Amino acid sequence: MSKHGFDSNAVTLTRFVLSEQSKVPNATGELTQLLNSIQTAVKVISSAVRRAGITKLFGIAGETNVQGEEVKKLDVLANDLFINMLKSSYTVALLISEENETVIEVETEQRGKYIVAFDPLDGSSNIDCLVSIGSIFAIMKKEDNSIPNIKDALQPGTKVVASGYALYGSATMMVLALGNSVNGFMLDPSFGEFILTDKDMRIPSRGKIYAINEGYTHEWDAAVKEYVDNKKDPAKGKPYNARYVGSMVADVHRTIKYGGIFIYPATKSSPNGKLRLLYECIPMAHIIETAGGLATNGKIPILQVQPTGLHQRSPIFLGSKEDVEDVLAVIKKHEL
Ligand code: P6P
Repeated sequence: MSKHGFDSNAVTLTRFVLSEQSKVPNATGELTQLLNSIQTAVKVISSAVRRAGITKLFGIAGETNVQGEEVKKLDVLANDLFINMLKSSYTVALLISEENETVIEVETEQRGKYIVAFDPLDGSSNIDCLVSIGSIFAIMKKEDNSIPNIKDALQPGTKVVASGYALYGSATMMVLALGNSVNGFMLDPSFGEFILTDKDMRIPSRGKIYAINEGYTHEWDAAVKEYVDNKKDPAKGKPYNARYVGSMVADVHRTIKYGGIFIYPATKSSPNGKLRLLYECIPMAHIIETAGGLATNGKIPILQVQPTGLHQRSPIFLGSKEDVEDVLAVIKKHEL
């Protein structure tokens, strides 16, 4: 860093993606264009999130989304930004959003070869109290030249080309799983660029933190209950710390940085869990596994689940390899 505080050779997200593109023979540059359009949406959302209290963007927009949840104004803005920036990138054939009941079609003349599933503003119930929120996305390829339709959206996570999230926290950060690595880029608000700060992120093989909403303890199955009790029992080893933000991007980012496990299990009231497979579980599983961790629904790897519905839910156990293996061993024991 030179004396004026600026690195004249800083690796921006744009430069990084271009350098990754240069490694791919016959790359068309479409993925670079697509990621740059997401970057633009995230920059505007970041600015809106930080000014929401002033511009009265807080509070309920008075609408409800396909999940039947009250939609806050920032949700609507974030969704519109993702849709408009992605469509105008001329790289996508179809979009899937947490906010839209059906697939979002792209006009023929604007179509490209990618499919993007996204949650434009995840954790939005935390907006009004300034707790971190995030955007999540997964990018797949359209497999054939047919008219884009819901089949293109229902691809397993093994087909994901790239995935990422933006965390609107004490700083705004984009984390991108592309190629065989996960890299983190911090937004420098002084000139509006994402700068590579966390190169080749790897999740520790074991952590000391578990994250689960213990308010649902009475609704868990016996295996989850036993696993969580073990994490708190000094007789079973040094107890773990409990951390739970209630905003998936914040909980997953901490899990990558510090290690440990994040769990949103099936409960009596949500027998398939709460989190959505296409635009929460699959992108986060792709990121975690690219960073050396594991992500499972308790039976099979998340990335191997064959989606059957745009908004289907899935239980998820993700994080450090050894921590996820521990919970799988307890689940297996209860199945015998
Ligand atoms: P609960 C936020 O509403 C969200 O979709 C995720 O970001 C978060 O992990 C989860 O739900 C929190 O759910 O039931 O613990 O409030």
